Amino acid sequence: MRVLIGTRNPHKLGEIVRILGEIPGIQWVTFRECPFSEVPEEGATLEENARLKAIMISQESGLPTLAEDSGLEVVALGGAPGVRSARFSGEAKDYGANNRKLLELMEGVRDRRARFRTVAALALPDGRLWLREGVLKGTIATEARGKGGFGYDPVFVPEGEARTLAEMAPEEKDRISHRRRALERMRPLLSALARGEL
Ligand code: ITT
Repeated sequence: MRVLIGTRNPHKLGEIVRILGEIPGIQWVTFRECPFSEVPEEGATLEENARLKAIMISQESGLPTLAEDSGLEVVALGGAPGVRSARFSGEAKDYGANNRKLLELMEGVRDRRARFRTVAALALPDGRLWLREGVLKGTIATEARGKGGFGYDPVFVPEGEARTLAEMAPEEKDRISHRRRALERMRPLLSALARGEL
């Protein structure tokens, strides 16, 4: 069965494919083989945006679609940037500018607790939908460190670690990430879909 991975972000796509790997009976399709329109992220929550992306891309493509919305939630900023993570410093979705803005806002702030949250959504062309969540707790570093990963990885230190996510090897990030946790909760549904049991 063909299942479309509904993201246009190449970093996310790479992580999703690495994390899920082969699932018997499923053939992954990406935006390269099956281009789809950008979905306006107008929801007020990660849940709403994940849902919108999966449903709209599934309707447009006619394929079962796995999409996700992710964000960084900082306690001292009341949960910001949250659902606005990609566009925190403007429409350009500039990772460097987002990180600089975050570090500026956090200058001198002692409570540096934060979490990454992913909401994964699986939608079928008949309109059925499932959501699964994954969280990674940590703190905001005092400066950007590391070249791996993407987005806010250089400024996020997972709980129990000294390094930022961007200082870890890709497999190390994948083992603990919010995306990993959400997708592992989605895996049984994908297997059931492949067996024709959904
Ligand atoms: P799609 O909607 O096409 O999936 P996007 O980049 O617009 O791609 P989001 O709306 O989910 O995706 O944006 C989430 C932003 O949060 C993303 O641009 C990054 O800045 C950040 N982000 C998400 N996952 C991350 C991760 O694993 N590590 C670091 N930053 C991440």
